[in-house]
Amino acid sequence: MQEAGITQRDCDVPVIGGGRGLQGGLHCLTQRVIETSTAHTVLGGAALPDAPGTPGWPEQRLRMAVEGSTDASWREAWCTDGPLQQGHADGLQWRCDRDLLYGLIELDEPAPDAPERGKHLRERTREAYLRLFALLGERGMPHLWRVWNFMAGINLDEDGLERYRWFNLGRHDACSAVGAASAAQMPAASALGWARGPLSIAFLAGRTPPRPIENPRQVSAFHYPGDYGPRPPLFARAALAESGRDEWLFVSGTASIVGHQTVHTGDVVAQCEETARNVLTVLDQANRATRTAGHRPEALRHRVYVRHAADFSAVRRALERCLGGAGLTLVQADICRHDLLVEVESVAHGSLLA
Ligand code: 3EB
Repeated sequence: MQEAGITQRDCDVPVIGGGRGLQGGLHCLTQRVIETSTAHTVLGGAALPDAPGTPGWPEQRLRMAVEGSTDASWREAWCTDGPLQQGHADGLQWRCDRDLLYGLIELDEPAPDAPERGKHLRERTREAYLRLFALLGERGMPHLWRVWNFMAGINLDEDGLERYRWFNLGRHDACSAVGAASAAQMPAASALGWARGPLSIAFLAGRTPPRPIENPRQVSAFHYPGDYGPRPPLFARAALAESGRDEWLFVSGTASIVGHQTVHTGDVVAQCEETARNVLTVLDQANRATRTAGHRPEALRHRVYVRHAADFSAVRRALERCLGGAGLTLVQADICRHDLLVEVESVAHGSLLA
């Protein structure tokens, strides 16, 4: 396995003092409540391009246009009770406490006109995932909970294969190499495209394994037939994970797919409706496995990726109708199949039953 490239010095920095210790385990703050008083509890997070400042934690910037009614200073931060350790090396940045780790790997790619760019993307992806797994091994945090994958030109053809499919090859290479390609180990994930930017992979991992959830309306992604590329995407439709007294539900990027096929090609409203059915079906499945009293649809927060900015308002209207209006953040991104116009990812948490 490849070295994660983390120096001992990085690992030993005990960095950031303890947190409040009240809530116990993982919690998620959105921008207005992140202040200097809580910054030392942040493991990592994500932010829109106009969010102010550059925090010291690993933060995945979404290099994307934002819908007008979405709060452009939106930022989310995964927090814990600390004390935290942190490290960084060669495009990898991470923070962890005793039980959880948030990391971000950003790797540049060759120039757009360089030869064999597809093969390079496969190789960069493999390298990124091998470094991720090496880090998790070193930190004793072997279980991936949630992964956010972004890359430039996700639908472009290079060397005879779509770039998303090159990415899937590289992810599969690395996961098979470390024995992380079985159904039981699938994290929740999303994979999206931006116009330009590095290969960017953010991840949340834990000491305890999450419980993967599948969607009976859809073929599991890791069983997609060869029509969608030489190696399948490796992710679960959702993951349930426990931290302190809470259970977290991470619903993967979800789209207008039934079985393994895209449905409602060209009809963004119908794709929203089908996507909402899939999200609610995954929620149902999660509620069969939950150790809480149940996750309610209204409690989900959603990040919505819209292929065409012109569809923002139609997508917001359709999803507010089907999923409820609270907590919809809309951004423009390319979806990993050229015929998909929208993708929704969701998160919820609840108290574990005693
Ligand atoms: C799908 O259902 C849509 O490759 O990690 C959704 C979530 C999708 C994650 C990934 C891809 C990924 O196949 C695409």
